[in-house]
Amino acid sequence: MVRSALSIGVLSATVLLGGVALTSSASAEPGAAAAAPSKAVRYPADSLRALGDRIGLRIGTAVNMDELGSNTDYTKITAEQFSSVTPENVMKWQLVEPTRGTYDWAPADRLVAFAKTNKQLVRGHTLVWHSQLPTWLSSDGYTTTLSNDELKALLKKHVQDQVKHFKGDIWQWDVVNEAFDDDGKPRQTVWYKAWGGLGYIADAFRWAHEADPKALLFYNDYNLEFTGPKSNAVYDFVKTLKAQRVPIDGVGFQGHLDTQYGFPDLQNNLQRFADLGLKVAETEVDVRTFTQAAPNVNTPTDPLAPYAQESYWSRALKACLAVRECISFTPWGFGDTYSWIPGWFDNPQEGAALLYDADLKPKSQYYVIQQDLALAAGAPRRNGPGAGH
Ligand code: 9MR
Repeated sequence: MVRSALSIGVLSATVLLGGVALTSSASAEPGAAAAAPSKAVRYPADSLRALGDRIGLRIGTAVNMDELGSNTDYTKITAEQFSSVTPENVMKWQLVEPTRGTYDWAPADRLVAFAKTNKQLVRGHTLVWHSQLPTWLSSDGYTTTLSNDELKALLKKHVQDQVKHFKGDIWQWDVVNEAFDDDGKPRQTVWYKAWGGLGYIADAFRWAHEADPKALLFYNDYNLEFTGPKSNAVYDFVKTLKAQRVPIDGVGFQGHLDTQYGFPDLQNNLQRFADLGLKVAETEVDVRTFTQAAPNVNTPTDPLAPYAQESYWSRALKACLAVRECISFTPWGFGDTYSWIPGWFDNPQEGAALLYDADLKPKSQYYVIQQDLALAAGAPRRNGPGAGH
């Protein structure tokens, strides 16, 4: 197991940067224009974000707003290790408009303010989805008592109002999330039914673009990493969107990986989408494995499992590094305690999917990613006798 990246290059864990590397690159990007805090941001030279800076790759994390600000360690790691943040839940429709006609932007506004202070870019997540809808709209995403006309007007208003509210503050928007099933067929959501097809997707991208022309607009989904019916269907679909000049800028590969399955054909899939003239990003990476029953849901049953997890993390990052159009690499949170995995995959139990353990201490997976980034940023040249000959 690789324990440290400190032997690489001249990096030292104790050296702090004055935010120099970030200032110029961040201010040139959409979503960063308003982010000009006077105080220099300081983070360790061997942090994931500092290493990512050196090659223009944003390293992000999903953020749990119940912890940010109140949990000191959590808040410090969020600021020091990551150059982009994604609200794990607080920009979802269920949370921004729990009561019809009354918006609550407060928790999301707090994250945007945090990001500005810490010179981070924000991935907005997510405008159009079938899950986590307010109950007044739909309790399951597939059925509703509202009419098609009402649904169409509601979606338009939702997209316009939300994108306008955050105008200038969002780097990448996940405009549409998870619109296809694993068999490659369009998911039969309330949106699909109201439009009688996938037309809602082009509409949503156009509304979002009108509301904030500088934000990068993404389609985001899981299992695109694997070549198969779903990845192929989404590929064909975004190709038609491009042909119709729909303002789509990128495709997000969620990257929820599991060591019980083979590692996906991720680099080739990232590349073929990029070859359509799109940016790509890994947006929700985690690597789960079988774990013990509660309360030890983040202890792998197989003591060798962390080696497989290290390999998956490393290959997921390297797939992004190898594709020039891959602009951000975002784990779905960083502390195993806050991960969605143990609560979702509990029969059999899975967990231990993130880079930090339940005590917010970096795991071996963290050090592997750190070392990969350090190498990508530049291995030192050998100067000894015979070097270069
Ligand atoms: O991590 C999120 C979790 O806290 C929520 O309960 C869950 C609700 O569906 O959504 C989780 O995040 C999802 C993301 O928004 C979209 N892709 C799948 C993620 C994991 O379910």
